[in-house]
Amino acid sequence: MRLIQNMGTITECPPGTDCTNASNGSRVIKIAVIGASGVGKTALVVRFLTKRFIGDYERNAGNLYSRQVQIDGMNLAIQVQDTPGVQMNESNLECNEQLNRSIRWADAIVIVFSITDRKSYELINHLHQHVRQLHPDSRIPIVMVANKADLLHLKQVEPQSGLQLANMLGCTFYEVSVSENYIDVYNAFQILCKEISKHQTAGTPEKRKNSLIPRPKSPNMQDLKRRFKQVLSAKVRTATSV
Ligand SMILES: Nc1nc2c(ncn2[C@@H]2O[C@H](COP(=O)(O)OP(=O)(O)OP(=O)(O)O)[C@@H](O)[C@H]2O)c(=O)[nH]1
Ligand SMILES: [Mg+2]
Repeated sequence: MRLIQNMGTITECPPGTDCTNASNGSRVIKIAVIGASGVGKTALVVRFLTKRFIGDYERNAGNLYSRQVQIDGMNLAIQVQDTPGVQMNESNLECNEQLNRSIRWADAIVIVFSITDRKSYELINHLHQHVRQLHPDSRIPIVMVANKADLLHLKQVEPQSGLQLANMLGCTFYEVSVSENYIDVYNAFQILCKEISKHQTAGTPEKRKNSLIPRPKSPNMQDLKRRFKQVLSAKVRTATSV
């Protein structure tokens, strides 16, 4: 836990606790960060929450962090679940129950790969499918992050390939260097928080209740005119026949 002790205002939640901090009315947003090992998941989470890049992180930590942030004037209690690296076993994704629990728990997912690791990129499709399987009923917001953009000399994945895959899967795409640029990291999380807020607002019980109540149909002018003409001509006919 050497890293956590340096984190200042960030709170690390004890394993298994919800660590919801919404007593002050903040909206709670739960994000899981997933991807292959060594792609920079922990670095990304720590960078977002503390603005710092330390460089040396405990591997496969799988910690849950919580922090209050303000985005677009909204007070948000963000909970971020870092997860151990995923790998392929032959052609199957090796996901343990801890990872599955984190994915089910989350309101949104950040899928990370490294531009220096082609295998981590190839894993994305499988991971994406897995997320959709665990959230069959909802279009859970997913952001795809291509990390280590500073290591151009070690590049194995073109940004264009990441973007194409993200478009195909319906995810938002960000290429970032966690080590060199905080703003891109912040933007990626910010967009996700906004998407989750939209989802949550659309899905509040009040909204859902309202959407079930049949609304009165707005009058159709064409139909009204037609009926009006019918009534008029009937009256005229009655008048002439008298
Ligand atoms: N050059 C460079 N190195 C990075 C960047 N992001 C992370 N790293 C380094 O990559 C290594 C792995 O980063 P981690 O954050 O531990 O990766 P992880 O995905 O959490 O790995 P696991 O916990 O093992 O799954 C560390 O040495 C980081 O310092 C980056 O943007 N640029
Ligand atoms: Mg890690």
